[in-house]
Amino acid sequence: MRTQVAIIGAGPAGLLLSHLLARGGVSSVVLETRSEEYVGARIRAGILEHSSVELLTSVGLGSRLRSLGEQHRGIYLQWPGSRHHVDFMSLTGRSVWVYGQTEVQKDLVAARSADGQEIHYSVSGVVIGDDFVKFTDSSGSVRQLDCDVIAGCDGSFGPSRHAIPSPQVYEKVYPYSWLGILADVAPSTDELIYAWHPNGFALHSMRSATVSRLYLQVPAGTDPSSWSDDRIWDELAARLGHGQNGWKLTPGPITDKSVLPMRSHVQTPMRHRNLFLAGDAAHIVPPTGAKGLNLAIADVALLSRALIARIVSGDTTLADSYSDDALRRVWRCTHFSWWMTTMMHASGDPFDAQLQLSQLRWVATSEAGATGLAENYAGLPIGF
Ligand code: FAS
Ligand code: PHB
Repeated sequence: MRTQVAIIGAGPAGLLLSHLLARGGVSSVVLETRSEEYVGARIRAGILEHSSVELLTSVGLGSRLRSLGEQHRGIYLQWPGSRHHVDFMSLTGRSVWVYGQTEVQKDLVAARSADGQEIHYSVSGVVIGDDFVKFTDSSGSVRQLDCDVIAGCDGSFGPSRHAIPSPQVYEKVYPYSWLGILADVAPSTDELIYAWHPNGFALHSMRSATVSRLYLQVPAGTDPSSWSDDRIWDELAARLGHGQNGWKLTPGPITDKSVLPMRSHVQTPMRHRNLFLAGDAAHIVPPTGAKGLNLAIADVALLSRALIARIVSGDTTLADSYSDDALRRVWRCTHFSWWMTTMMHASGDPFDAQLQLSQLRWVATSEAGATGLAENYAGLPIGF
């Protein structure tokens, strides 16, 4: 087999890269270890920042997004007795969209099949060479894919990060996780509510007018089955301010329950010779800043331009600066995700609690503070 770019991983990073390369006249083959159904069914991110929506729209992936998705002006910050709206649009002119990663994945899969793109699902035994990838395909045949470039888009558990020799690894593990639920009930809020509470953080998000997505801070290692539905709704109501100023949280049937560990992880460099990393393969952020999926999109926007220039016109300038260019945004989003996480999550330390409440009061009431949050949450221009 031969292609110009071998892409490992058919998540949003891998499929979007394949789409962008095809638009630039560069061929690629995507190798995915899971089945198409499994990848498509994973419940993950829910928020697209301004630049992500602009990029997806500009490459023909915006129509379902703009008809099924919901544009949000901002978010609410909540703590006992207070709730403040941070209006990104009035502060920065940029908004965010609620559009689940599962929907982004559907749009990308549809675009790839429309392009006749080659994707091999259910592969195994991927081995990364300098200008080839070996793998076993779904029929059990051992294959070799010769290529000019390898894009490691294989997420936090894939092999490509380990193919970078002597990397610098930065890691911070948080002492708590998120218990996330999907519920067949209309959201009780028009925009997301990020709530600080002495019992722990809570987030009210959504997927549509009839499906809510909510999260609770729980101790790291929590077993989701140890939380009954009633206990989840009671704790969400307490932390989100049910009854405060007449606001009510409406419960409903829970259709999915899972626990997501929280960590920050960055591996540098994001490139070694012909291997380029993008998305979770290179970095992980705690979901508090809604950056994971958006960072993957931003990496791929830069990487596609770099590879098209290198392969089509032999200009290696962008490829040579890709790692440094991508890491500027990676560290900005890593800092913001850490900042949101440490501001919103209860540590049990009363001193921390006072600092967090003071920071929340400042961010909610100072234009400078609110603009800082808005600029980072709605997202900086790609390539900043
Ligand atoms: P992905 O992990 O999406 O895709 C990598 C792909 O590579 C996978 O399909 C995997 O099967 C494949 N792969 C792995 N090893 C391979 C191999 N050896 N050979 C071939 N293929 C291989 N972000 C948010 O912003 N908000 C959230 O609420 C949120 N929730 C999350 C919940 C969970 C459980 C997880 C794991 C992540 C969550 N994220 C969230 C982050 C998530 O959205 C990622 O940022 C996003 O999926 C990144 O996309 P990719 O880089 O494509 O990685
Ligand atoms: C989600 O809707 O899944 C979501 C929204 C905002 C976050 C994290 C997750 O910060």
